[in-house]
Amino acid sequence: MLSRRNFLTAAVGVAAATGLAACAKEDGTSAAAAGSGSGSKAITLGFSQVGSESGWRTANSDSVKSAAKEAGYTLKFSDAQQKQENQISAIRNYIAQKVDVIAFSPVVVTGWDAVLKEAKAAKIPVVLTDRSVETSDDSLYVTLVGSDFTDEGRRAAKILEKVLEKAGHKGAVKIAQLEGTTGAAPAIERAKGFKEVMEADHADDWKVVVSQTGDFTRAGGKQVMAAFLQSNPDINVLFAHNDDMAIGAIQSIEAAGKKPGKDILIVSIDGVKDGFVAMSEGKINAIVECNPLLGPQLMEVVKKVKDGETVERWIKTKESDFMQDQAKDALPTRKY
Ligand code: GZL
Repeated sequence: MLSRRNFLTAAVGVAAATGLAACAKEDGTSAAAAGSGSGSKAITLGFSQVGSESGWRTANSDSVKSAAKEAGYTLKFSDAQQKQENQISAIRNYIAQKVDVIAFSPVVVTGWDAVLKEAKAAKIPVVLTDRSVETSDDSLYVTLVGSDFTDEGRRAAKILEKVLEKAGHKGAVKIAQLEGTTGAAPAIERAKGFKEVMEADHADDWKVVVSQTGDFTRAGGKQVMAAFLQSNPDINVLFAHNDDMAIGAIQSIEAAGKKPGKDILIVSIDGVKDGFVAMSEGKINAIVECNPLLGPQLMEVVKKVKDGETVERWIKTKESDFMQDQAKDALPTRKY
């Protein structure tokens, strides 16, 4: 999806997207150049958020809002309730309001070129956070501040190896996969990374017997897992693209008289507090962390972009992985 670019591309991207600011910067008339010593008071950031579908998203929104306040920015924030059309109209509003920078977490990867061209025409730079987009023109956004979801999928498969070994699992590994929102970068890329490791190292003993979206929500995870258990009662592993769907699935697993974490081993992604609680109760076996606390990094990037500085094309978030026996100690340290 998004391949890493060196900062040279970003420099071109920034110049193209902020031609006026770049020109103004040279002749000193842009707000940033004129008041570059005035810090960030002058920055108005328009932010379109995916929605409030999961604990991860709530933590992400809180991080963006608190970091913008801390930085002294004027933040215009909108919740798209997981609808692309709401994000597109929010971005159009920000363009009309002539914000300094637009940032958003795109709910799905496609369908953004038109509105991003409008932002470029208005000389408003766009920063992606969390999720990436597919676009025909690299200059339509300056950078992505977010995780490597394909690597998260690979990490999920690698930690499943440890979970199976620790459980002393013998025989076939029959995997149910709860996918994220259809068309969303994390759903596409986590599935891709997991499949890469499965096909390379476990072609003969692992099989994804059923896979369906639960839309990253607890209700979705619960509903789809119940259907999985009806159609495939011999599932012995669940790979959930996020903790909220895993937590919903646990309710269906228990309703079916099975023990989550024992009869069905569970590997999930995010690392929200409730995921750690479930892990400490022995119901989730391992979690691959996906850090939502992107706010501070985002505000730093927004300032640099506003000032026409070069930034890397992809600013990756740092994250780690947790096995069940680490949950209790880690819980008090969790920030989201
Ligand atoms: C990942 C983020 C995903 C989380 C889900 O960066 O886009 O969306 O994994 C959230 O919990 O809904």
